[in-house]
Amino acid sequence: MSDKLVQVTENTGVVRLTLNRPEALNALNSALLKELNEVLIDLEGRKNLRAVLITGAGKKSFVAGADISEMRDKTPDEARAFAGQALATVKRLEQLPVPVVAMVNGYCLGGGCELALACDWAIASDNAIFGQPEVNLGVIPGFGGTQRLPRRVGPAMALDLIITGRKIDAAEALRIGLVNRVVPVGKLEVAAAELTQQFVMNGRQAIRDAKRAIHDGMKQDLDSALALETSLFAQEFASEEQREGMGAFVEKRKPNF
Ligand code: CO8
Repeated sequence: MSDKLVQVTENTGVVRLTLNRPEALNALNSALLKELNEVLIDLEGRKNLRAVLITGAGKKSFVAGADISEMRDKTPDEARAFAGQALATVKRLEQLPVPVVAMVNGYCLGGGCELALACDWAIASDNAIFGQPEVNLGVIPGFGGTQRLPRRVGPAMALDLIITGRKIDAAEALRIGLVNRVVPVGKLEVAAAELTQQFVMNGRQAIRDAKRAIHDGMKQDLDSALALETSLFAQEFASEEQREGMGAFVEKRKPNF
């Protein structure tokens, strides 16, 4: 394995990104965010991409937040620039046209939880710990948490987590809908690989459209969002994928997307 801050490996269109600062529990600093941004720009141009899996190096942590030592002496302007860099990077991840899965292997705190919130799916080991502890540091979540967390778990639970800064275990994260699945720690890798195989089999355009309809639709009023859905649905009837999917059903065979 390389000593890069973001390690990239690939298996038949499934790209795995490992955030690699285990000595700091994979805390996000500017150098790591810059590297992640560059990797994502590269992935945006990839034709054969099927899914992205993001995880943390080591056995203890997914990401324990933004790097506090680096943030500590920032001026307001520097903090704004740092948050801007992080937000732009995470938006890139969110807008990838393929499923993005957070594989949460331990601490998932602050900016780490916010990173997981920008993923489409989250699978966690049963020893994972989640939280938005920023209030304990005298700040609010600055990496999208005040907006994506209430959209994921509802405003009351988001407020609970953000104003108490309390940590929750994987079972509670599952119960409130912060993650989609929890598995025993030793089964995380296998379960995540099985899960991504399910995505890999499905139509790429349909997945891309589903992401767009949900993400863009959530920002609109209901009528506009329904119009977006109709527009994407209708356009799909000009695609190879729709012909293959429906043709395969009628011909009683598996579709080949
Ligand atoms: N930043 C920098 N270093 C960290 C961080 C962090 N967030 N978390 C852990 N580390 C370092 C520790 O300093 C320690 O380094 P060293 O060995 O040199 O002393 C090493 O990682 C191991 O950590 P611990 O010894 O503390 O390990 P423990 O098992 O005792 O504790 C914890 C693990 C509970 C996870 C503890 O490390 C901890 O509380 N970490 C901080 C968690 C936190 O507050 N996260 C939120 C950070 S703020 C944030 O994310 C704001 C996001 C918005 C910014 C927008 C731009 C990105």
